[in-house]
Order: sequence, then structure tokens, then C-alpha cells
Amino acid sequence: MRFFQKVLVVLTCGIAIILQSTQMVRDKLSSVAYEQHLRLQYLQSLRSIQYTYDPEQIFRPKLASNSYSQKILIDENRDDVQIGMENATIIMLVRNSELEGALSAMRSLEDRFNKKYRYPWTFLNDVPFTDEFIEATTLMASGTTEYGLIPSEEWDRPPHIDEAKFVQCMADMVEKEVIYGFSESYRNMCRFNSGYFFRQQLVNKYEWYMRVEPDVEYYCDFDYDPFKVMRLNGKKYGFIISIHEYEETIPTLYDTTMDFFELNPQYLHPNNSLDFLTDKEPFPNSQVRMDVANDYNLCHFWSNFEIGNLDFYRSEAYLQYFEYLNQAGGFYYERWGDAPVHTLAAALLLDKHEIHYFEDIGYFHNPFANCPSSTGIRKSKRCICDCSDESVIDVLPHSCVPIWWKVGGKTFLKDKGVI
Ligand SMILES: Nc1nc2c(ncn2[C@@H]2O[C@H](COP(=O)(O)OP(=O)(O)OP(=O)(O)O)[C@@H](O)[C@H]2O)c(=O)[nH]1
Ligand SMILES: [Mg+2]
Repeated sequence: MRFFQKVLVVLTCGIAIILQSTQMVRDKLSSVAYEQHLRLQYLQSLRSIQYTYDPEQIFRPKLASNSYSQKILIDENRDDVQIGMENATIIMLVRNSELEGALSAMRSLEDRFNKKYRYPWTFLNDVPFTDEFIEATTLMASGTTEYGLIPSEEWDRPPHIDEAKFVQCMADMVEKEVIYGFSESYRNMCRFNSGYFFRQQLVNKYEWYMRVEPDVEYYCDFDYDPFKVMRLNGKKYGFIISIHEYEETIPTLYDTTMDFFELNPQYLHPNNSLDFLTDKEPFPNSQVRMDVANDYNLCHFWSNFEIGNLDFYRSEAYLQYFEYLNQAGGFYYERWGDAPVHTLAAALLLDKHEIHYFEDIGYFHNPFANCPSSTGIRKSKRCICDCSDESVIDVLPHSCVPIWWKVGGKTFLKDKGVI
């Protein structure tokens, strides 16, 4: 090759290399600029979400952007209009710190029941709910949600409770290792659930309630509207699990209740369920003996699941009964639970036929469960539960359900054709 030809080849290659690297630099520069542009856009959109986020506009939360869905924000047209026809709400008293358990319980109830009816949820708390709690629970609910702050007079220890006596009683319970004996807030909760949940401003407009607690689980589809079933059948109080209460938490509750009815015999229903409270006959093959100091057998409806009529609690009879207990001070000097209080009231103020055992609803609140015993019901309601599991308490010795069957009568609404 001649000298000039060689120079020409070298020059051409050199120019090509220079051109290519310039292009690469240009590409690189533009991709950096593009990245910066994207980053800026992302930050701006984040900021705008952050600054425009308004708890009042709760249906516009920030959701993950790596979604296959076109819409980054929740569908504005989401339909939360109630379908169920009853004047009812699902109530959860809950702490902000229990958000995860609240969502889990909501998810279970929504999937098994409420998404077909969209009954509204009412959340109650002794401190304001956080935005995080409001946002997450609003998104989990199929219906509307409301959030109430409990007035201090209805939550905190009332002034008529003697401070020194209360401190001493609590110390005694701690020594005896009584369950939750150490906790003042647990006592506040029990008094609130006994006497005030049904008087909250947000609850006043409703006639029916279902109580839900964080971390509970519903094992089966509800294939009917329990509020409607209650109304159509003249029921006022519905339960799932019934067990014996710890005697040390309520040493004087039964006697105080009897004192009340002695003073107010007009409130005692002529067709009451007193036998359910006093039947102490041991179950066949059971070692459980009810050696209680008074006539009460300690049976109570477990109140973490309840479906009830709010007018029952608003009745003069219940309000008077609660106030009598409140003045007696046992919510603080002892550790009266709302479950035995509701039970004694329902058993004595209501006709026994106004109380309903929802045996076909599968349910779990640690450590006990209800799993429908009929195979047909379990299959048709798509239950996920094992009736032989040790948590399933319905006919175990500590269950009071057999006593309820004996006293309240074992009737199935399905047989009557009303479900
Ligand atoms: N806001 C608020 N809610 C409470 C407080 N204490 C209890 N709760 C709620 O009251 C209900 C009953 O309380 P739990 O602690 O579950 O009482 P329990 O069912 O007797 O006992 P566990 O076996 O612990 O479930 C639940 O829904 C709790 O979230 C409290 O101090 N503040
Ligand atoms: Mg609980």
C-alpha cells in the first residue's frame, strides 16, 4: 500500500472512532439527563402527593406506582354505597398500634360477609386515630368508615372511685396474678364497653351493631345478613362462644346484680334465662365443678363477637342496671368484664327467645374458636376450620353452650325457614 493510502485509512478509522465515541458520550449524557428528568418528576409527584394529601380526602392515598393497574390512585368511582338494608354498623374499639390486627380482622369479615352488604364501619378510640390508621382501614372497608374519639368522662376512671382503695385492690389482684388485674386501661375498656359504646355520637344513628376485635378470624361465608335475621326473628342479642369467667375478676358482680333486681323487680323479664346463669350441673364425663361462692355458674357470652340491638342498651332498664354497677365500683375495685355484664343483662332483662346462638358462623378469637359441626354447613359455607381442633370449644367442658342449649332451647332458624 502506498504511503498516502495508509494515511487515508488511519484518518478514516480515527474519524469513525471519534464520531462513535462522541455519539456514546451524547447518548450517555442524554440518558443521565433523562434519568435526572425522571427523578425530578418522581420527586415532584411525591411532593405533590405529600402536600396535597388530606385526611379529609381519604380516598386519594399514595399507592405503589409499580402496579399493572393504569390508575395510580384509587378509583374515584369506587362504590361504597350500602347494600344491606338494615340500620347497622360494624364497631371496632381499637388502638392505633393494633392496625395490623385490625386490617386482618377487617379483611376476613369483608371477604366472608360485608363486601356483599357494605355496612359502614365505626372505629372508636380513647386517643385520636392516626392518618395511617384511617387511610389503611378506609381502604380495607367496602363501605364507609367513621372514626370517633371517646370523651374522657366515658373512658377514664370516674371521680367517685376511691383512689387509695383502687390502688390497693389492683395491687392485690397483681399479687394473685389475676388476668389483666394489673391494668387500669383494661378496666377503662371494660367499663366503656359495658356502659358507653352505644352512646357514642357516631353510634347514635344506628339500631344494630356487630362487634369486631383486631386479629379475629371468620372461618365461613355468612350466607345471609345477620342483622336482618335478628330483626326478622325478634332477636336482640347474638353470640357465638360462651365460656366460664374467671371468678377472681367478678367476686361481687352477681350479688350486686341480684341487689339491683331486688330493688327493681319490674325490670326482670318473666321469661328470662336465669337458669343459664345458675345451672351448675356438671356435664356428663366432665371433671369441671362449679364451686363458686354464689349461685352464678360464671357462664358468659364472649363479647368479642356480638351482634345486637343498640336499643336494648339504650333502654331504661339497661341504663339503670349499668349505673348501679358503675356506682358500686366493681369495674375498678375488682375487674368486671363487659362480657359478664352484657350476659347478665341479656339473660335477665330479655326474653330468652331474644338471644340467639349463631352456631353456623365460624369464628376465632385466640385461644377459642367456633367451627360449625355440620359437614353440610361447613362445605356449603366454604369454611376453613377443623372441628376437632383443640381451639374449638363448643362442647368442651369449659364451654357453656351445652347449658345454653338446655335452657334456651336448641332451635335452628334454618328449620323455621327464616334464614
Ligand atoms: N382504643 C383502645 N382500645 C382498647 C384498649 N384496650 C383494649 N382495647 C380494645 O378493646 C377490645 C378488647 O380488648 P382486648 O385486649 O382484646 O381484650 P380481651 O379480648 O379481653 O383480651 P385478649 O385476650 O387480649 O384479646 C379490643 O378491640 C381492643 O383493641 C385501649 O386502651 N384503647
Ligand atoms: Mg380480644
